[in-house]
Amino acid sequence: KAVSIIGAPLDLGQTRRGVDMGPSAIRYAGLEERLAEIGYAVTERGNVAAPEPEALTVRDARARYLPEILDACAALAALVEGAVREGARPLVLGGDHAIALGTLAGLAAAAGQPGGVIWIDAHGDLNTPETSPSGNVHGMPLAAALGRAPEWFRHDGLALPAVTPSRVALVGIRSLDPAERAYLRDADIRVFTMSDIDRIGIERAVREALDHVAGPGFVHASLDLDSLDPEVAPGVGTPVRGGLTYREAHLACELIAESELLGSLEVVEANPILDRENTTALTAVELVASALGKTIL
Ligand code: DIR
Ligand code: MN
Ligand code: MN
Ligand code: MN
Repeated sequence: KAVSIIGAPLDLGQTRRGVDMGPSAIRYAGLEERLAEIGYAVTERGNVAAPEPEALTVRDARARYLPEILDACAALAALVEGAVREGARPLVLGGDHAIALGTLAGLAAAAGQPGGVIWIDAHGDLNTPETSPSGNVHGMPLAAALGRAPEWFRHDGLALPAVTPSRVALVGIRSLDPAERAYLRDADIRVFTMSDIDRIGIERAVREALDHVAGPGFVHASLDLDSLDPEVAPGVGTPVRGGLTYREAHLACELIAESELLGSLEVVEANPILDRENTTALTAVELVASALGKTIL
């Protein structure tokens, strides 16, 4: 069992500084030791380069810092592709969720075809530069990976589309913008809102989500820490009340591990500046361990 840790300290996809320190915070919380404990051979790939927003200028307010974000995503994609080719599972540490475009493009390049993704998030991340109310690219990576608005996300280092539209499941959703809602009405995407999870339980929701995303190419899990309730994970830039409990998130990750479908994992949006004593990063480490097969007995 081999895992490659790749940090992507990018904070250009949203407006709050601090998420660029996410990879350090998660490493500091003991990630490598936890994975070694459960029997993984861990390789540290370090971080991809990510510029500081203070040194840049915004060229288009509809998708702020998009050219720089695409460059960082292309660098990440190359590392992810390399890890897969070496037979290791990539574990990507964000950074804001914009980096998922790089992770997914790298997985698609390694597989030679698009794959499926379980997207655990308070948000849909299905905006395009034309529909985004914020201009924040971290609200767009799933749309971009699906090949929507291709003229905006075209880049030599990014294999797009990276995700098959019929193999996406959203879990933990409680904040959608009008255009995301409209897109989801017609798309073949399984959506498990928090209300659905209240009714059917996290176990059934995640089992059905995994069934929906299974298939050829690859299966990836993208974990936005704002899927958790802000009382559990306060260190995120866009908290939304009413999220997953600590136990629900763990069970979701345990079910992901049990399914043995997953080839890769990423955990994003940890912001130590907004956190309480690194509790969000520590929770991230625990969830990653569960998703990679840690059990109690
Ligand atoms: C919002 C927020 N839908 C946007 N998205 C976030 O800016 O597009 N995603 N916070 O994680
Ligand atoms: Mn930085
Ligand atoms: Mn997100
Ligand atoms: Mn989110």
